[in-house]
Amino acid sequence: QGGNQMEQKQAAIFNDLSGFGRCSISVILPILSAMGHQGVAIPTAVLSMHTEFPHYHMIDLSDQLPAYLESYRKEGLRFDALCTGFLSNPTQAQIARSCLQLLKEDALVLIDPVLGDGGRPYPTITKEIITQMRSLASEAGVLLPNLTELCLLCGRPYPDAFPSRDFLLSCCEELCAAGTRNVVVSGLELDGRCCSFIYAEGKADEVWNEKVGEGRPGSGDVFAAVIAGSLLRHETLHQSVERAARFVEAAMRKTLQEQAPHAWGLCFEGLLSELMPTAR
Ligand code: PXL
Repeated sequence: QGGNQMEQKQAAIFNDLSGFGRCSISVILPILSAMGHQGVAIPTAVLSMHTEFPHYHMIDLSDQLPAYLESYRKEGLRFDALCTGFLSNPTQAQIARSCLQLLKEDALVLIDPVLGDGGRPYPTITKEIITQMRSLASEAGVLLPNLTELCLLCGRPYPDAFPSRDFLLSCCEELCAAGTRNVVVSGLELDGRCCSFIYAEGKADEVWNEKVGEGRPGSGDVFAAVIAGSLLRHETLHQSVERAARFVEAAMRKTLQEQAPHAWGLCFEGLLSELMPTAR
């Protein structure tokens, strides 16, 4: 497996392109490339830097997207995966849905419902975006919420302690009843460790790793990209989550060594060789 053309997958990346700060397309593209796949960028917005920087400049591309996607349709392109993330505008959920028509049968649909963190929605997130994200989430083969996003999608209060297994199960069951196939709840923290809660085919499973540093802008994008790359290499969801959690942990160690500021994201570049097909 690895280098030959038949094994190489094409993944459409429906996300923003932030120039500085290591998130979204800027991290997903190099990770997919390192893992042997071809990333196809569908930039929903172009930002000089992500929105945690106070002076970011954003060019919203919502109006351009229908014609952008139409050009792929005319070319007859069909992708093996669709990965979605940050939506800069509520109309983009509907546009993301229209990308499903560009997919091969049985393609991977990986949706990171970027809505908030630490119990609160991000400043750009409105009620309407949450409603639209709920509808997009129902199309997910794999949905990747953090605990805040899980609560926002299910309309539940954010738990003030480590969530119980019953709480997580009931949220995941609710999402799957609406159409979502598998859910990975990331970044649950307990006693210096991090848990990824996996809900797949009605069964719960967990991956634990050591918590290193604090979550940063883009760390969810790194996590999502590695999961996508691994699933496209036919690894199981459990293996993919394990690989992604290990990679984020290693990138966080490297970032702390480099003493990079929080908003600069994860210093993952020097570790890309660990993801290459030859490194397995
Ligand atoms: O997934 C992180 C992210 C993506 N895109 C934009 C962001 C952020 C986090 O701040 O601002 C534009």
